[in-house]
Order: sequence, then C-alpha cells, then structure tokens
Amino acid sequence: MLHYFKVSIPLIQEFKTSFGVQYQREAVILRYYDGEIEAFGEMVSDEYPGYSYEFNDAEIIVIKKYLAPILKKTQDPEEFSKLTEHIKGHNMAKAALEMMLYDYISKKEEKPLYKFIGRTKGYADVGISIGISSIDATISTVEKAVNRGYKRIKVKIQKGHDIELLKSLRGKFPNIPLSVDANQDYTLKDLETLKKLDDFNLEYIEQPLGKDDFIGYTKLKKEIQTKICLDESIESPESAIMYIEAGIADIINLKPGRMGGIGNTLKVIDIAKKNSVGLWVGGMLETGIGRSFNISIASLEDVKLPGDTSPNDKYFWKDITMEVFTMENGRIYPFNNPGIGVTIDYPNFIQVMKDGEKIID
Ligand code: OSB
Ligand code: MG
Repeated sequence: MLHYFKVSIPLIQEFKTSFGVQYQREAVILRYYDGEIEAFGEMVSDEYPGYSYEFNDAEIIVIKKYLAPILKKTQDPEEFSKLTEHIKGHNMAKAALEMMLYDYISKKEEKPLYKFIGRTKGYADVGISIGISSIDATISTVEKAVNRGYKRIKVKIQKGHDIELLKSLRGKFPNIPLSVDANQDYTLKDLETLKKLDDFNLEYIEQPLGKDDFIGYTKLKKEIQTKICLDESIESPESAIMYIEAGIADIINLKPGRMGGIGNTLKVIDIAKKNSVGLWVGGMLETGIGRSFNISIASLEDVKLPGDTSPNDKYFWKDITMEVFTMENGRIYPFNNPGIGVTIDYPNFIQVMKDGEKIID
C-alpha cells in the first residue's frame, strides 16, 4: 500500500535564500505498508520551483502517473531505479520512492539503514546553513552556532549581500571554517565580486552560477582561487562526471533526494573519490524522515567534510517524527533502529497535514 501525504510545517524563523523566502517547509511524505513493515520516504522538492524545476504538485502527478505503476513491479531499489530510467528527469520524485525502498529493505533485513549501506564512520560532522538576514543578525546567529559546536558555518549570499557581510564576519570571526552559498545568483558579469571572495579564506563557494552554466564555470574556475562546490548542478552521476572531468567541481554537496536516490549518490561518491573531489551531505529543510536518510549517507567513510545535517530543532518547534537527533561536539549520529529508525508523531502529523491520498492499494 502506498500513500502520499503533504505536510506544511511552520519554520521558527523564515529561511531566506537568493531564490526566495520560506516561512514553512511543505514536504511530501511517502508511506509504504505491506501489512508488516512500514517504510517512509520524503521528497525534497518544495511548494515553489525556486531551487529546481521540480515542485511538489507537479512531482505528485509524476509519482501517481508514472512512478507508482513501476513500484508495483518491484520493491528492489536498484531495479526500481533501472525501470524508471526511461522517464526523463524528475530525480526528486524518483529519489523519494527509491529512498523509501531503501528504508523498506533495510527494515526487512532488520538493520539500520547506515549499516545496511555499509562503509560507515558511525557519525557525521555537522555544519550549519544560515539564511539571509541583516549583517548584525547574521553575526549573532554565527556566534550562537560556533558556541553550539558546529564544525563549519555556511552563510547564504546573493548579489549585493556578499562582500560587506563577509568583511563583518571575518572581522568578528577571523578563523572559523566559513563558506558561502549563492544558490545560482551570479553570472560572469559579476566576476569582479566573485574574485573578491578570494580575500576571505573561504572553505568554498557553493553554486555561484546557474546550474547549467557550464561555460560560465569553466571561465570562472580560471579566475578565482577559492574552491567551487556544486549543489544544484549535480542532478545525477552523469552531471557529476561532466563537472568533475572538466575540473570545475572541487567539492560536491551530495543530496540523495536531488540526485535520484541512494544508488545514484553512491555512484557519485565513487566518481568523486577517484578524482579527489571533496564531499559533504546537504539538506533541504527536511523533516526527521529526510534528515535521517541524509545523516545515514553523511556517516559514510568517504564523506569527509562537515555537512548541512543540523538537528531539526534549528528549523521546527515540532517535527513530525518522535526521535530527536542530538548533536554532540559537532557530531550527529544515525539512529540504530531498523531502516531510518524514526517513528511518526501522528498527533502532530495530523495537525500539519494538508492533504494525502492512497496511490496503491
Ligand atoms: O542550497 O543547500 C541549499 C535549503 C533549501 C534549499 C536549498 C538549500 C538549503 C540549505 C539548508 O542550505 C540546509 C539544511 O537543510 O539545513
Ligand atoms: Mg546549496
């Protein structure tokens, strides 16, 4: 039996990026139940296509019309991925179901997902992603984050909100591991600004240019010293090969939910490893369900850099899952129950649920 549920969870503080402001996280949760095992997936798309062309209402159609019929044929995640290859794009929709199947099969084998996947460190190092606000407010958020033990501070930037912000931050925190995320806001016309970012000893610049601006990146790479980290550009193993072989991607922000799922993520990790590309796992303001998948991947041996897998109390007053991730000394640990190891807080789930439907009987 397959259900989807759309939930809308208010954020403690709005989350502003160069592509928009979010006041709530609208998540699509997939629930698979075979009479015995209950498995979950979470789609990383949002209400509005600002981060990607994918958005919830469209992807729900893709799931209902094209992906659910394939799920009837196989419950094996690798086979599911193969059978969905002829459907172009929509990797967020594919990932939601593929990851749900990983939860399902690891529960079937009574193993926690991170042990089912293997090659784990048993923990993930955690950084924080800080949305756009005033310079003063950002300084106070960074101060709290540093005190809480986050191992890397990432601040969102956009055109006109970059150099002054970094001058102030470096004035107050000269030595913290700091990075910036532009979410595609710049073009080569902004080359002078992008060059100035070299002055701030950043760990990397995340996604400065458009996701498909391959030519822009090849030119930018020759002009700046700061490492380039790609997020939106890496939608699949194929796009990872393209940006790695061209020498553009120094670092990749892995998001299984953006790259078609765990199988593709493992492929990207292999390609990155062979080419000495740095890796960390990002986030999309997921609920405890999506977060748990991300933390399992972030705990892999080959994922060495601190990621955006902060505990969810940063975003929500109340999550839809019962279990709470805690961070100790900048480390977060995957749960040891089978699968993703979370259970649904149904009273809260019902409160935040907007709609839902049974897709497969
Ligand atoms: O670019 O990494 C991003 C959130 C929504 C959409 C895109 C991004 C983000 C974040 C938040 O940076 C990371 C998190 O979930 O904590
Ligand atoms: Mg990003």
